[in-house]
Amino acid sequence: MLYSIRMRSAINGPHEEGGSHISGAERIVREEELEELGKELINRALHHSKGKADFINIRIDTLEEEKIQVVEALHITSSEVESYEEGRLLGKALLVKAGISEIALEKAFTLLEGLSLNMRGAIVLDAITGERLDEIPSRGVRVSHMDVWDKKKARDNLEARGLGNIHVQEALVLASKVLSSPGIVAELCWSDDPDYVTGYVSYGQTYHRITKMKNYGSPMGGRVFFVASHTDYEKVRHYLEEESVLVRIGEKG
Ligand code: WAQ
Ligand code: MG
Repeated sequence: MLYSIRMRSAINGPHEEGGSHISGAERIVREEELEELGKELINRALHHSKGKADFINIRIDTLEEEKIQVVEALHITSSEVESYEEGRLLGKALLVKAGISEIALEKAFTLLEGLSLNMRGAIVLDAITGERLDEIPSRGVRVSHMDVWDKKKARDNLEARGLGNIHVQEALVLASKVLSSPGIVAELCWSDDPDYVTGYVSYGQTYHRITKMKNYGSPMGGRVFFVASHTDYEKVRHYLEEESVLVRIGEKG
């Protein structure tokens, strides 16, 4: 039996009562791994650079193994930039290549740069009209039910490339699931962790890391998913939030 274990934590109360998001994480594991994972996730909620959570929610569900989908990880590239302004310009240029319209791009950056509370999920925008599709602005869509296919292979592969920190693996899993969704054409992300300034843009088969997407010390981050026009948003939401996906990292070449 496989289980989905998910943690979300906030400060100043639960998310749904206006608390500010501190951290979230999740795994897909076997029964004998649950206890250890529970410990690890509680530890992450209590010891985070954004502060000590006063609300922690841990949820465990069983999964129907035959419904789990397996997808290949995106290819990773990295670009070094001198400043976050340069990083955001590069991000925009990549998103233009991905077919995102000027108006959708403006909206994406205006929304992310204007956040006063971190969201727990991502903003979803129509890639052409810029129309916002996610339904609860303070929450967005939260990608869930995902993990790596083979934990050891994934870790060894990323470590060998100097990408052994947990942010990379978690973001690569999320980004690979996101781009495997029907309708999604690109993603823009930077972390809300004050000490983590690398972000990424993903589209096609590639996860483009950009070494500075915000100022060191900033506690604000976020994600935007761009969908093709006329995409059925409910299908996208269902895939991202409810369907289980395992991502193969380091399995080929
Ligand atoms: N689903 C949707 N949105 C999410 C999720 C999720 N499961 N988790 C986080 N977010 C949103 C939310 O608005 C967060 O505030 C924001 O993304 C940033 O989340 O070096 O660490 O977990 O290659 O802080 C990317 C670069 C790191 C990694 C991203 O994001 C690398 C990161 P964080
Ligand atoms: Mg974070």
